[in-house]
Amino acid sequence: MKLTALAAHTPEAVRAALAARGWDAESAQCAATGLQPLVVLLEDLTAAEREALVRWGAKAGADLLTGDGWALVGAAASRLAPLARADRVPPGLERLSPELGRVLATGAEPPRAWQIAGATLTLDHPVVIGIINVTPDSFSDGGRFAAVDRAIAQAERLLADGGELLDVGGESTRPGAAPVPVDEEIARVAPVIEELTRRGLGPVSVDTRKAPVARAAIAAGAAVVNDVSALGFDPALAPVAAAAGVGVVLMHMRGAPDTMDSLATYRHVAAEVAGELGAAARRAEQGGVERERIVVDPGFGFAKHPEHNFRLLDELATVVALGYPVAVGPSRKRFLGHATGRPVEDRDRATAVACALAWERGARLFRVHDAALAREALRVAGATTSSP
Ligand code: PMM
Repeated sequence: MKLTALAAHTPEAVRAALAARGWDAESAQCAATGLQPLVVLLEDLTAAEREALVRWGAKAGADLLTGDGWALVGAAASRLAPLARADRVPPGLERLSPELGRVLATGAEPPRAWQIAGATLTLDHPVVIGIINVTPDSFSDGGRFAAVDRAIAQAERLLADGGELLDVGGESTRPGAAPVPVDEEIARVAPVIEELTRRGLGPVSVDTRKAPVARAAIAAGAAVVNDVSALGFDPALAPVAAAAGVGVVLMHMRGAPDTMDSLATYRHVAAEVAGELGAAARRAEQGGVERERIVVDPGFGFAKHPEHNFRLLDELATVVALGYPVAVGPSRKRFLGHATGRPVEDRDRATAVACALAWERGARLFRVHDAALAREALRVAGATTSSP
């Protein structure tokens, strides 16, 4: 007898083993997805639900760890599948089915595209988002691109280096940054977006938390609103984004840039960030933003200490399981300096590595200052992962 321990973190191992033994592609893919190990955390369980779960777990051979009101269930996806089906779920566990069904469907069929205004971005490969900061006090490029022509030159370089979306921001969100009045923010971003649009450079995203800025940016040609407050700062922003049919990036943070550091307290950062982002996405949908226009972002560096950022990067699959495409923005951030000892102007290699790790854990969009380095790392990372 010969024994080989296959890689369990990717369905590719089982798919390849079956394909090598003559299985057709579709059957092999289906069986491989079903064998993928899953661990789900259930909270707010009633005592009756917990008992029903323990009975089911014993029969189904699932691993179960449970306490007051919660359970961790570990099993292959195919073993959990009956719990997600209304006609198969054991009595007493019906509340579980819809959400579990969504998680299993996302695992088998992750989102393949992102609808933005007037275009579709395909997500079968890493999508690099190039940063254009037009903030005099931006922490990393210090306002060097404040003038429109410099922003255009930067945009041309980002696109030549493989950027597929240009994110224009006029308000620094670093801790302690001075708030920017709406008119000033519009004066910074609108002329840049207008000129990018006029030259056919884009598509363009606007990095703002404010409805009037988003409105002006959309009028100037922006196809995406990237909001670091996940539509939480300005209640008027959701209807603006919904009416314009733009793509929306919902980024996780707590509080505002001047208060967020004091709110960086978590018992389990990945589960809490995913829970808060899921709630933000539901609110966005209730506010009229279509599901296929939403991207979520764990918000590296926002209300997170270095150890939180690293835990989040490692457990990014928890955010991916929400079922929305995931963007990440680790570029030049402090946590990378924490690991490497490098100053902000020397963190692009660390950024590229973080992007590659994030791709491997399911992120699809990467917001970076240096598109060339990130793209090179992501080309390697992308080549190791068969397209899902
Ligand atoms: N980070 C910054 C600003 N905007 N948007 C998203 N979606 N994700 C991020 O991580 C993010 C962001 C802060 O970084 P910068 O000042 O270098 O742009």
